[in-house]
Amino acid sequence: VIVTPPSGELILTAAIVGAEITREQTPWLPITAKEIAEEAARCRDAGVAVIHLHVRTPDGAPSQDAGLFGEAVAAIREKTDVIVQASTGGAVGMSGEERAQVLQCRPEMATLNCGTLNFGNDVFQNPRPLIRDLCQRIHAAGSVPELECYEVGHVDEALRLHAEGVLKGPLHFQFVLGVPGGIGAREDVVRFLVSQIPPGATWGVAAVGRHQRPMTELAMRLGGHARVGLEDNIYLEKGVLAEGSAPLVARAAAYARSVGREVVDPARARQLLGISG
Ligand code: KMH
Ligand code: ZN
Repeated sequence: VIVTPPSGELILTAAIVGAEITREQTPWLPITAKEIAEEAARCRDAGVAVIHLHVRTPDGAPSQDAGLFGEAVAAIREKTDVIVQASTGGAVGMSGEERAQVLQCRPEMATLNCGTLNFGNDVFQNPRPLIRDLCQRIHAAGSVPELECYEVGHVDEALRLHAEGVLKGPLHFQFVLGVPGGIGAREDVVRFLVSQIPPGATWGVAAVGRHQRPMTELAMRLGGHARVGLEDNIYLEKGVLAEGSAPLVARAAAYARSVGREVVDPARARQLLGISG
């Protein structure tokens, strides 16, 4: 069953920095505020409405420092009107306090990671009290949460948070597929996850590595939103590095239009996501 929403509108997100990818893996990774802003603007031109943002110290190490994050957001704001979605996931091993620092910048959106999982050979810690604490802080910062689910049980946890009244709607899920240690990137998985969320909730897919293209294209056919970018995948084709996230966005946008989806601008995405700005 193809579940295209009445409008067929599609929000594209680019995850342009991440916490794990290094300059040794790809020279196209933006690190400074200027590089990040230029990449955000290129992605906007290619079709994104949302930039999922991590920042780095000058030597490339992942950081959640509010000063560095604020600098990147200010540089982005000078160039483009994208929605900035702050990562409160940070990097594995960071404390909750460290991860929450970016909320001092009151980003329009912020991720809420809905459970602990093995993350490659590390453990990405999201104990239930931390999820609740971050959720409250996200709302207090005036940010709209995006619910990052890497496992089926993470969807249940998000729904529980909503039932408890800690998480306020509208609910926007991101199904993150293919993390080694998390749920696989397969069509049956996407269909099942979508079947678990309430009517009116919105959803998107972010898939890792070689799964990025087929899974985001599947999401577009099924009526979901999609995230691409170097955080999740550095290759345009097997063995061919993407020259930044923008080429991945351009290809995703072209595919979206080819299946009848309308790629929306940030102003429309704000309305669809319940961002008041
Ligand atoms: N870097 C990952 C451990 C998020 O941005 O909210 C977590 C992550 C999730 O990237
Ligand atoms: Zn992230």
